[in-house]
Amino acid sequence: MKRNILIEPDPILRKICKPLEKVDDSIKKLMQEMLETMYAAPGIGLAAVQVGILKRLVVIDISKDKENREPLFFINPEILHKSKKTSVYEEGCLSLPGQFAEIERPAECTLKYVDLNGKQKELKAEGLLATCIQHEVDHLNGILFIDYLSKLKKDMIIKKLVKHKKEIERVIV
Ligand code: GNR
Ligand code: NI
Repeated sequence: MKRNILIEPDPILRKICKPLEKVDDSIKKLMQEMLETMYAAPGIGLAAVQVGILKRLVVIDISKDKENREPLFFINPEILHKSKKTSVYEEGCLSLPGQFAEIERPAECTLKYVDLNGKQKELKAEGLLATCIQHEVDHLNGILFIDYLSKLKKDMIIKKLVKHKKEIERVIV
């Protein structure tokens, strides 16, 4: 089942998510639903908090080909190391529809996480994957990419989103 994605401004998106204690079937089902929601959007990553669940869960798929999907599931992801070298990507966020900005982040990172089988794993990432991992781990800590922009740019985006949310409401009510 596809879930509803929360849109900024929403106080839920600013909460700190709780680590998961154990991987059971309900978590596997939830992460499949997160993946379905992300593919439908479409997006390349999704944190559970974006569908209103305050747990440290992330799904990512940066593969281009719809026929050969490569989903990644991260439970309790922790960034162990970030490179000094940085890179800049134009970021979007499913919780900031229609908004994009160039964001500078460490170009490489090493991630520790638990997989769907409950096993501890490590992954070294670079390129778009490294950026996406950092974007998703930020979500788990209540951070959005607009927090890295000037107050002026951030306020402009939030103003647009408030207007956008009012328009959605008007269609529904
Ligand atoms: O779909 C998404 N694209 C994207 C592009 C550049 C950097 C990060 C991302 S993640 C985003 C989906 C999303 O909001 N994940 O939280
Ligand atoms: Ni996002």
